[in-house]
Amino acid sequence: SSPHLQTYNERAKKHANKAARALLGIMEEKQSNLSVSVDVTKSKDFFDIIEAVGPHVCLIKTHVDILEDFDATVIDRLQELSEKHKFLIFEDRKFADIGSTVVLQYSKGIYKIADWAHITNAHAVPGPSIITGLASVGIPKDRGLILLAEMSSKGALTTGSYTEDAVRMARARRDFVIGFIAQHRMEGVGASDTDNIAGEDFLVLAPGVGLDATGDAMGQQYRTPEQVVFESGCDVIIVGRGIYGKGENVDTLEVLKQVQRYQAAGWEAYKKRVQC
Ligand code: S5P
Repeated sequence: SSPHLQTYNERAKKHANKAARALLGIMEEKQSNLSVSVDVTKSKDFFDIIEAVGPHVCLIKTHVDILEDFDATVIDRLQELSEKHKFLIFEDRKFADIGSTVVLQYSKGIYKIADWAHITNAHAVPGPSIITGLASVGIPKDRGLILLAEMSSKGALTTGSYTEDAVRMARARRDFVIGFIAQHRMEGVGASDTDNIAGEDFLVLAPGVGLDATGDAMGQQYRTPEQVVFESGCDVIIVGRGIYGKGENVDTLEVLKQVQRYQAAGWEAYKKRVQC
């Protein structure tokens, strides 16, 4: 049967990429298909949120370049928490340059993303060479790459043939590209009769998830976990402000309440989908 009807555990056993196997295994073990996006600018708030949500998530999504007090100790502590609470780390870097430049952006500079992020992502706009570049750094470290196939924001250009081309690019590098940022399941999208899509298992990570709001003032659009996971067949829900609000002077009890609410909603939608 198609991957979105299989359990995360079944998929964990078969996936070709180590980071994907680890993520699927954690999802099953923690009964969580929730990723929290920790988009705050102070490391105290960043770690207060991660300490509170850690036990309830499969994946922590970061934008490390927005931390005003970033230094190398941030990465050490993030890695400690990743081991303590068993979640993977996804740096939402959205690479978008030529191969030789993304090699440097992924491995060098002050962030050295490839050293600590199990998963990162890239736009498809430069063509396959962006994957070639990132894979040359990421494959030896057992990393996984997510391509942005559909964005959640109003008026996004990631539609139609762009989305199909992004999926074709991924299909050609299934050892490294483990899935998509998208709003729908993507297996078989853009495939011709001669393409070998047997065994294709792309994880779909969906941002733009909220239980209380339908959008923000800057074009973000929210759907519910039920719509995203059950109706559209996505695998991981990505939630930011729905869980921590403004993200300043974090109220950890409120964050805990919200993370449990989203974890339960995401898992219920998954169980309904796979009928178990
Ligand atoms: O299409 C996208 C892709 C991404 S990765 N739409 C998104 O919103 N994101 C990211 O998800 C965005 O960069 C932000 O970090 C998060 C959504 O945050 P929220 O507070 O709106 O849930």
